[in-house]
Amino acid sequence: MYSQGLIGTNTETEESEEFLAAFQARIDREEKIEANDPMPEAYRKTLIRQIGQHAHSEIVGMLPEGNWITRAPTLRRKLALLAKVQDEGGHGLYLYSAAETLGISREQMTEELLTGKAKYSSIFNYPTPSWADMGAIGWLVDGAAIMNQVPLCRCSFGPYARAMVRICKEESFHQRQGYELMSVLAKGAPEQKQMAQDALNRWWWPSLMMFGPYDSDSSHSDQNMEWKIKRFSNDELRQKFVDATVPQAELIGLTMPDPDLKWNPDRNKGQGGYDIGEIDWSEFWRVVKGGGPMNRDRIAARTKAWEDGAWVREAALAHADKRRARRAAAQEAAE
Ligand code: FAQ
Repeated sequence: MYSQGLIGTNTETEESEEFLAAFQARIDREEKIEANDPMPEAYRKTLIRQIGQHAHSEIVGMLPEGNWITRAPTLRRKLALLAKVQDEGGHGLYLYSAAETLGISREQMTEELLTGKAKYSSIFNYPTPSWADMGAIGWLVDGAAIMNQVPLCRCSFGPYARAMVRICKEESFHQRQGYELMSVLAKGAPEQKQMAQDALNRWWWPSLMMFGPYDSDSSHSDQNMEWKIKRFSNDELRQKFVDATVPQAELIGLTMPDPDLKWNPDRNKGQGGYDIGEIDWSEFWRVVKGGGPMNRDRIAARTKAWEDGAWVREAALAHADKRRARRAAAQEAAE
């Protein structure tokens, strides 16, 4: 049914109505789209945007926690934090690889991140002034990430869906270690409980913003859901996260920083759920556009890491070139 083309490229005939309808039919049959399959250019671009943003988020997301590795209070806490930050680096690598299958290079994605052309999650532009922020990030940020990412394991694009399976398993450990850390602080001295409460106050609203704008303002949702890249809307996932997380806060004696939070028995088709206050979208867009408290530091840190790593990339490429040349010479000698 499909003519084979270069990865991610389509001729104009392939973009005909017939081609688009046949592609949508594959999606509707829940077939996985693989990298070499012909696909609409808009589908390819959307995936490069989303997977690229996701990869950048993982790599930039290492920075707020990396800030605490040398100051973790015990060896056990340090081990867990180190493992978590390393996992995030690994997630970035799987995701960059998944995006590369769509025909964009790692260098190009990095350049787009460092020049501000590509986005990464707003959440990583907030500072981590206290140890309790490590608990809040694991509990809330990884908790929100899991809610968003479990449905991505069923994304229509095969390489992304498969990468997400392992990522979600690791995020689940991250969430548990964060919640456990918060629960220990909440049970500790009054000063420790206050640290945990302050961290919750700092991270709650930015975590709700991670899910993206309200559905009414989400420019990509309808198309992404039709292509089964997204399975739930931003508001649906945000609501699931709120409903799962509020009882967890109550259990450890912490209070959500939202005076309008209240149980609404009519939510979720009569099963009940929480109403929340208005989200400050002006803050969200300010942070997304580069005006958050840590945007500048985050990009400076990634730029330095990229520049400092140049010799490693050059050495690896030179080694690969040498091996290729040796192999070619050996083959020539054998002929
Ligand atoms: N931050 O029309 P929609 C993690 C942008 S990984 C910045 O609703 P869409 C692991 C959006 O890109 C966290 N920008 O867009 C970890 C679009 O802009 P564009 C990252 C945002 O794509 C834990 C515009 O707003 N996760 O946490 C944000 O349908 C702990 C309109 O929005 C992923 O990337 C935001 N929060 O839905 C690591 C998951 N929200 O491109 C370390 C995959 C929206 O038109 C420590 N991504 N925007 O210029 C997704 O599921 C989707 O892309 C959404 C946005 C849900 C983020």
